[in-house]
Amino acid sequence: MKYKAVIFDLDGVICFTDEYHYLAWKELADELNIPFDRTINERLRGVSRMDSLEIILEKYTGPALSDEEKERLATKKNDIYRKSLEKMSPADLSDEVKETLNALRNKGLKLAIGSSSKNTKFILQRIGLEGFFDAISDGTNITRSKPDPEVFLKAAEFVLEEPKDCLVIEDAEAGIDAAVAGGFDGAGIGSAAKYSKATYHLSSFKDILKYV
Ligand code: B16
Ligand code: MG
Repeated sequence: MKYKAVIFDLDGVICFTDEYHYLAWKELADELNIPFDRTINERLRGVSRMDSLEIILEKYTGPALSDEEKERLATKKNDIYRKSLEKMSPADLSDEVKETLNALRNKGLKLAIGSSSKNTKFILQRIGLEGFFDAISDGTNITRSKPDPEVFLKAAEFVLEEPKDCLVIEDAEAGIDAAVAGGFDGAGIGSAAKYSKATYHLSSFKDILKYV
């Protein structure tokens, strides 16, 4: 086998919480009279909560905001977002993802999560994957956000494998950049499917089985 472990991004790869992120940021931006649309939203893919807020505030024209106010805004967005996550269930995990994960596991590969989200464990619990992965590296154990490779390097460390032996699956260009920076091969899916820096270009989740 070409790899010993597969590291999955969460939002946009295993499940689709991106629309919930968008709607929560949109509600906050509307309240602050900040222009925000799906084009700007694409820049938030894989980016941490506070870095996402800074991108949204690029178009903010109101009075200066202190760090405490920014924290309050980020928390407000997260509260709205969490309400949507509460509505998720195992039905939000597709058969294709479930079957592919099981097939990869049956091949003897270690499976890990590498996500920027601080809500990772809650999301995995909602979709019925609590306890499924061999390791979880997420927004709670990193200090630098993608495109920094920290989240994937930690995931590789947690499964006791070298980056060259791990394949990263990502829907964000920032995530593929992070994989490349850390010495990993990266498979792009969704928004990153055509990204030139990706080692593999996936048209569907089950395509992972062709490359491991
Ligand atoms: P949270 P991923 C990322 O998840 C999202 O793509 C990004 O939009 C979000 O800002 C980030 O998680 C942080 O999420 O606010 O829940 O900590 O794609 O890295 O799985
Ligand atoms: Mg993602």
